[in-house]
Amino acid sequence: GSSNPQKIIFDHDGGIDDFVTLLLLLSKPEAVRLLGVTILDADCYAAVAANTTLKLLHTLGFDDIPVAVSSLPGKNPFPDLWRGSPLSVDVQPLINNVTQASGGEDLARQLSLVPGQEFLAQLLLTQVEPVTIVATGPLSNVAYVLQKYGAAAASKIREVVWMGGAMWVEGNVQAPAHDGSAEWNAFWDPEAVGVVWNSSVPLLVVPLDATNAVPVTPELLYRRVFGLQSQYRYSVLAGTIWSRVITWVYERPLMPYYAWDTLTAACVMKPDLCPRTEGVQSYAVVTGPSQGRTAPAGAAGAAAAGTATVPAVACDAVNLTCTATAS
Ligand code: AGV
Ligand code: CA
Repeated sequence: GSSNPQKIIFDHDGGIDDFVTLLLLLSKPEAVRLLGVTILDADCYAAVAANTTLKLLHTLGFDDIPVAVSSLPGKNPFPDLWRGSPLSVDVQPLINNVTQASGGEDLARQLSLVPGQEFLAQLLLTQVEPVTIVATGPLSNVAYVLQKYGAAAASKIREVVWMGGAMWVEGNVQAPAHDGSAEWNAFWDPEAVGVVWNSSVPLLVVPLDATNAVPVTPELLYRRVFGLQSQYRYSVLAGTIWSRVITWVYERPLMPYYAWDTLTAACVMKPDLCPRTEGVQSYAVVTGPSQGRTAPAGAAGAAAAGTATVPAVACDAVNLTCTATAS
């Protein structure tokens, strides 16, 4: 209800859809109270991502939300081309107008001096009630917190809602010596997936199985949703950010850009979009040619790692509805 907004920590990695997701999480303050934002130096250049995050928060009047950048390294780096592309969001006049008026230095001072992984831990430990972590990049920060602070931190996490993994569908990693079964957020830090998978923390996975249903299309962008909502500030911002990837639909129809992370946050804000009925017995592969793979138990290779029961969400591309899927 409006008197009791859901407390959320947003752990992202600065991709184009990560920023639309930030907008979505800010768009209903009566339903979501954003406690803080942590940024991983994964599918972005963290310095740029921090800047863009601060500008967006400032533009929308959320200067009080703390932002911290993690220093954790990944095992398998994202392509530089992908990491650089969110700069096109950072330069948008819509988020720079207000920034210049108040001076860039004000924004820099809002960045936490504590590294993001430690900031996440401290933020959790000071909570009275458990909170939700929406994680839209690799799981490194969450794994760090669980490994270093154990039950003290775990007990403050109501649920980790993670965009990542590929349960029954192919992965999206194409890399030398990899078999293609992994999703990129899992591949960047496979060990972190193993840590979270085998922890006691409730985990809702929004894998490629679900996000394959939500390509970013011209219909979404300007013909339908955001075009018709152009008098609304959040819609203009969201449409502007999405417009950076719209050419993908024309240039690469077989490999478009998806609303990966945005669907993930939508599952938190609109739970009936993604009902969580049953869990899926599954395992995470941490090393070798399938590293980063998340798969239902019983699939080939399952012996290599322990299994855990995680709710995984799959979506129906025609009706745009999502359901929890159990094998
Ligand atoms: O695998 C999806 C994750 C999401 O968190 N990211 C992008 C989303 O933020 C990695 C990714 C996969 N394919 C990509 C990605 C692409 N073509 N460009 C940029 N990032
Ligand atoms: Ca992301």
